[in-house]
Order: sequence, then structure tokens, then C-alpha cells
Amino acid sequence: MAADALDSSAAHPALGDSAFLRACRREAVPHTPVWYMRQAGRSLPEYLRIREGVPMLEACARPELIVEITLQPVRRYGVDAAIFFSDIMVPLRAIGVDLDIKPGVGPVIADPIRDAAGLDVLRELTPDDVSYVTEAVRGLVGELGGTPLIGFAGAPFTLASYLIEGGPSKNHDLTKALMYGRPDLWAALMERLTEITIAFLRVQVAAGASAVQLFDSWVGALAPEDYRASILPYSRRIFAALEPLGVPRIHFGVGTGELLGLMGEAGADVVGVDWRVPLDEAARRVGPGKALQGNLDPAVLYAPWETVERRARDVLARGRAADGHVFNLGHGVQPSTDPDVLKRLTDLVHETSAQ
Ligand code: 1CP
Repeated sequence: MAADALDSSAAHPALGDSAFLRACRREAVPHTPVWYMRQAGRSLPEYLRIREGVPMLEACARPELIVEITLQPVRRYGVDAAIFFSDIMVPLRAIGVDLDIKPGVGPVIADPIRDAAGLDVLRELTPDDVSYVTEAVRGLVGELGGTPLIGFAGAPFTLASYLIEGGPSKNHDLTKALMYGRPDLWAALMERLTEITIAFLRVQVAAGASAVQLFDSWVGALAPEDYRASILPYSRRIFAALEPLGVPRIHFGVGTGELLGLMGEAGADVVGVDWRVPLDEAARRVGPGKALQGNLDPAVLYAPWETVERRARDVLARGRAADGHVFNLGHGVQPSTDPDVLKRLTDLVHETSAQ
């Protein structure tokens, strides 16, 4: 597996030297690299056109659509990295979990997991279960040339939240009830999701992804002592399993201000920060030896351009406190965002940070 990863990342001579990979490795960069979480998708008219009549999970299983949708924001914005078009629920669907991604809602699970019998559906993921992912990543690496491709997966807590609640949730009450009330079942669930997550990320790196991001989007719902006891061992195991593959590992969650130190301990190379904690303060909390990714509030993109510019310059300035900085939003692009603002922002980040 490791040899595969090295072979494919050697595919394009400029790749290893890209600003994005250099920043992740905390090396000097020609400009601050920038990409946006959810840069593909509903804010782009070309995405809405190509998705017409195609359900989300079907789109995620068709390599030619995955390739085209992943490339759309790279062409339009000139961002420094592509993110594989998929969803965190794809590996769970691939092993047979009965779920759908409903327009305007998100993931919905037919039989939420509430007891030990519910775990049976979570079998191991093999590369054959997601052969369309391998095919799409290979196709993308060829098309992208010197632009790195980021593979991704959902982290065990965030996946567990959908599996237990049955769909999107505000407070994750049932998830926490299981975590506090059934530690044995919680551990078994986390173990299985950890293995699935590792397997899904390995598939993407083996096919040529140059970096990976672990989305623990909803883990900010937990207090630090709960993160340490019930989540950290699994985050650690995921990052340790990926280390031999030699690609940068990014760890992101929303509302994680109080968890940043622990997330730094989990073993990623880059810690993603939402908009609530300024990057210079985040650098202090995460500690040395990590790059940071973030963290413009996605809602700032609705403000007049002067405000966007001022706030983006502030993110860049504070990002200099970190050992490496990848510019991003503090969470995903909102569907109603004007793509022209993102284009202008991308150019601003490149021009302002060029040395
Ligand atoms: O830029 C890209 O290519 C986006 C690819 C992408 C990613 C990285 C999609 C496509 N989903 C994800 C990850 C994902 N999915 C996360 C982690 C990132 C984050 O925190 O935003 C999460 C929590 C999900 C779950 C999910 N899938 C939601 C959120 C629901 C909730 O709980 O609030 C939603 C709305 C989806 C559906 C989805 N995934 C992706 C798209 C484009 C869509 C919209 C569906 C559609 O177009 O019909």
C-alpha cells in the first residue's frame, strides 16, 4: 500500500512541490495555498446542471461524474487542491447500511443503531466495495496534473451520530446517551467505524490521493474529558494507521475550540480550525509542530467585498503564527454563496501572500 502511494504521488513532477503539500509539511511556500471545504457542490451552477435527475448517492458511485464534479471548482477558482467528490456516508452505504442522502436534509438511516445487534451491519470495508472510488481517484490524478487531490472520510463520532440519531441532529443526545450509558457498545461501535474509516482512506491514497482529511464535523459537541476518554484513542489509531502512507493528514471539526489541544495530540499533520478561534490563538492551543487550516467564517462571504478582504487579510496575518497555513473557510461553502466572491477571494489570498 505504501509503495503504491509513493508511486502515484511521483506521477507528476510538480505535485510534491505544490504549495498545498509544502504548507502541510510546514515548508516554505511561494504563496499561502487555498482550497474550500465543500468547494464542489450546490453553490456552482455547473454542478446543479450535471446533478439534474441524479440522486446524490448515485452521483458518488459514477466515476465520470465524480471526476467532472471534483474538477469544476479547480477550473473555476484556481484553488491549490481538489477534494474528492463523495460523502462521508459513502463507505457505510458500500458495506450495506440502508441509508439515503435526501435533498435539503442530508443523510437518513433506515434502521438507526441503538443496540448490539445493530452493529452487525458494520462489516469490514474492502477495496472491492468501492471500486468506483479507486477508478475515480485514478482518473482525477491524471486530469489534475500538479494539483494535489485530497481524499477524505468521516470520523467515527460524526459517522456514529448519523447512525444512532438516524439523520442530522442538533444536540446529538441519543449519541451521547449511548456513549455515557453503554460504554461497551460505544467502544465496539467506535472500533468498527475506525476500521472502516482507515480502509476507506487507504483506498483513496493507494489510488493516488496526495493528502487526506478526517472530518469529525460534530465532535465539538463533546467536552474535553469526553473527547479524551471516548474519541481520542480512535482518532489516534486512524492517524497512526495512515502514517506509513506518507501523505499529510488533516483533522477538522466544528466548534472544537476547547478540543484543539487534544486534536493536536491525535497525530494529524494539519489541524483544521473553525471561525470561532483566531488562528494565532489556535496555534497556541494546538502547539508547535502542526500546520493549521482555516478559518474565514463562511458567512463573511455574504458581506460587502471590503469586509471579505479585511477579514481574509486578518486570517492570513494570524495564520503566520502557525508553522504552516492552508487558507480555507471555517466550515463548508454555503449553497447560496456567490462563486464570483470565492474566485476573488482565491486571487486575493494568492496575491496577498505571494513572497
Ligand atoms: O467540495 C466537495 O467536493 C464536497 C464533497 C463533500 C464532502 C467533503 C460532500 C458532498 N459531503 C462531504 C462531507 C460531509 N458530508 C460532511 C463533513 C463536512 C462538513 O462538515 O460539512 C458531513 C457532515 C456530511 C453529511 C452530509 N451530507 C450533510 C450534512 C447534514 C447535516 O447533518 O447537517 C449533507 C447536506 C450531505 C449531502 C451532501 N454531501 C455533499 C453534497 C454536495 C451534498 C448535498 C446533496 C445534494 O447535492 O443533493
